[in-house]
Amino acid sequence: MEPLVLDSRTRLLVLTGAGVSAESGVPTFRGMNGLWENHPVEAVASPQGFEANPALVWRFYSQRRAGAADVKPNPGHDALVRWEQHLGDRFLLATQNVDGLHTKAGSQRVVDMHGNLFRTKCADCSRQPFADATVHPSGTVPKCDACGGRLRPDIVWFGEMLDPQDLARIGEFITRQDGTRLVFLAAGTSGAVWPAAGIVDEVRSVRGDTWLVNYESAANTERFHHFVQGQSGQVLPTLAKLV
Ligand code: BJW
Ligand code: ZN
Repeated sequence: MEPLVLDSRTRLLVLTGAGVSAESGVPTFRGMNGLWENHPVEAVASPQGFEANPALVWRFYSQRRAGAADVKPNPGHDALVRWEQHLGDRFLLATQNVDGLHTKAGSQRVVDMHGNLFRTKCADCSRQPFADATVHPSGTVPKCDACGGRLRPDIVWFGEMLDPQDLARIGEFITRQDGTRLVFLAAGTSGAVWPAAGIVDEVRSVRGDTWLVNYESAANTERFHHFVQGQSGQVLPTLAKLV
């Protein structure tokens, strides 16, 4: 297999999805068939779902918080930490995962595109999101100290905008002009959810080289120059040549 060469002239953007956490024991969305306790994920991960049934949404996220609290990074996460140590500011990790495992593993240049499972914000006022690992398994909806409104997980739900600062950080990395060549690697993601699924084309528009590491073919596999089929915890540790 042709190696992914990471030398002093390369900058690397990595996009990760649920598949990268699968070997740590965190279930993927497509693995759940897009269902949680027979509810479509959109019903528990959308503003409409929260308006309709905030207690159900808190039960879902309480289960997710409990399930992710004790999980450990796997060799795929560890490989990304080594790549970042080698590349420094020529590395950026954009993750769709909300489980915090990249940060636990030691990655530092991380963009949490879809938010963080262990942060809470207010649905009704503009107070800052705050760290929170509490669970509400019976579906009690916690109240905001500042306004008395409803608290919600700090997750980017379907139909919600991603943080413009996060998108700008990714965009600036893609278009950076410092004489380095851009390489993009997506791992463990179905390529079905936007705007993450479109990053490969942004990278191609500036002539970057593109790699996909995934267990199955993704919705956008044909957009990548290289497709390595396999589990990220097995593929990533041996994929790159650090020179
Ligand atoms: C392994 C493995 C192993 C397993 N090793 N691999 C353009 C076109 C059409 C629709 C839209 C569009 N632009 C926007 C939309 C709407 C929507 C969208 O994309 N919908 C699609 C479903 C069609 N996007 C949005 O709403 C986004 N907001 C937005 O764009 O705002 C502006 C706007 C709004 C509306 C219209 C137009 C513009 C926000 C998206 C936020 C997504 N949030 C979620 C929910 C959070 C819930 C939570 O975590 O609690 O984030 S959705 C869910 O999917 C979650 C994930 O981060 C995300 C991506 O999933 P991922 O990571 O790819 O996981 P899986 O399970 O799908 O795939 C795992 C893969 O791994 C599989 O392929 C396996 O084979 C593989 N695998 N084991 C390697 N060991
Ligand atoms: Zn509030």
